Amino acid sequence: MRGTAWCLLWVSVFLGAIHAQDTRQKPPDDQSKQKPQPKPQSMDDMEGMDHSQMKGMDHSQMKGMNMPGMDMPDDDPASALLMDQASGTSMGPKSWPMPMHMVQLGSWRTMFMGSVFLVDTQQSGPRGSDKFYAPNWFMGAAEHSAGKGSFLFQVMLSLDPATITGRSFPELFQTGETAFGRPLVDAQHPHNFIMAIGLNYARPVAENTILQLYFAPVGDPALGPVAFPHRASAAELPQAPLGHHWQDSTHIADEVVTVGVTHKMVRLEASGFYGTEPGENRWIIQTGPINSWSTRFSVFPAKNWMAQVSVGRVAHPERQSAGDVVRSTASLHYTRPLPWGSWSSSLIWGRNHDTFTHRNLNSYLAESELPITRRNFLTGRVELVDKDELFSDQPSLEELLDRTVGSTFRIGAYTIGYTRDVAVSRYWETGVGANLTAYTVPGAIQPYYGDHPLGVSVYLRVRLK
Ligand SMILES: [Cu+2]
Repeated sequence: MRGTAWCLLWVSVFLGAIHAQDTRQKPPDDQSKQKPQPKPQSMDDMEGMDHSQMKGMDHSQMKGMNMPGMDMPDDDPASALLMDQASGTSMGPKSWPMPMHMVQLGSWRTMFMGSVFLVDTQQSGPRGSDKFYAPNWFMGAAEHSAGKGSFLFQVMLSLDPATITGRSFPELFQTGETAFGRPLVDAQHPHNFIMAIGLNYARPVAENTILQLYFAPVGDPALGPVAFPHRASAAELPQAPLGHHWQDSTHIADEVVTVGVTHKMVRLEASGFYGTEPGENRWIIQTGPINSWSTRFSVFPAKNWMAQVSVGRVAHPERQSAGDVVRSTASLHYTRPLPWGSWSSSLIWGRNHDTFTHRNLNSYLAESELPITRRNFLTGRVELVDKDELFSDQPSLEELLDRTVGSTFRIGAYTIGYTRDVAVSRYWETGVGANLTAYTVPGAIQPYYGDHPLGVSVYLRVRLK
């Protein structure tokens, strides 16, 4: 099974490479898309612009576009940096045309992003279950120049607490956070209503050097890769990675303060934040002292590439267990613009050291999203994750296993999926798709999971563009 999954992933990578080769032969049509913009005289005309064309362009070109009435200085590095960010201060490759709708409101540049999945999941094996649910998020950002620098307000909302009933949805081998006072096992938690609310300020302080300050009562500290809901390579996967709580789970943290310095192609950031994960009341903003820290070093060697390493100490992240987590992550992200879309891939490693159990748990992820044509997407995700919480909802069984076969189990998860856009309008992309996840399970816990559990998800996806 593992061989098959790797094989499928490589086939998709290979197909992507072939497509990429093909595009070299063709004249770059980005140019032709940029040129004939009718001169908009007013905001109404701007509204009439075909944003689907904007989407195909890369960010740097968009910012450099000369659109009368649209204040988009290409000589404003602070503004450019802020607009390249996804959640909090995290960034993917610059060449990824983040799906968004941009509107100029007076001297403010506003951006709207959003994604809704309607999903039906069916899983096999003794611990598999079924559910219909709708993970979703919406983000609004407004950016304004201030002297040499720029401000960006960011708000991210999710109706998950309402559209994911019962405080979780089924996902075999997923762990992290709680529902009804019990640790979630084989289930993914919903996101908070207020996923983020924060203020970013960036200002050039020397040639090619930008200083950045970020404060967010709810936000994303400089720890880990771009969180999966905002990651190009995960855009067609409604499920959270099994390594979420090893890699990017701090994307919803409280009292986040980040200082960053970007110099040419490198960036160094440091954050303080409150470490405990969101509680079960997902409608409120929780508060707490800044008791956790992280630092992240990122490199942008070329427009298509981004890499980061980060480390942090997260104070008491899990409510049901004592101990802090020392998290280390490294990731590599690649986006290849194609005439009909963007091919994006990520490699991620995340490690948690638990100061209470003294366990070191690793997680590895490879994922890719390949547009085969403008409307057809192939996607894949491969994960290996060390899990020690799979029986935390059954303490006596957990103790028995701990004495007999051990406490940590390496799980493999292999997902392959396909999405087809069925309706693409100026503002929305609606697609239908399905994915299949196969798992490898250590023999010791096969009595509880079956030897080859499977999960199938069928979904409708609507995304703002
Ligand atoms: Cu999350």
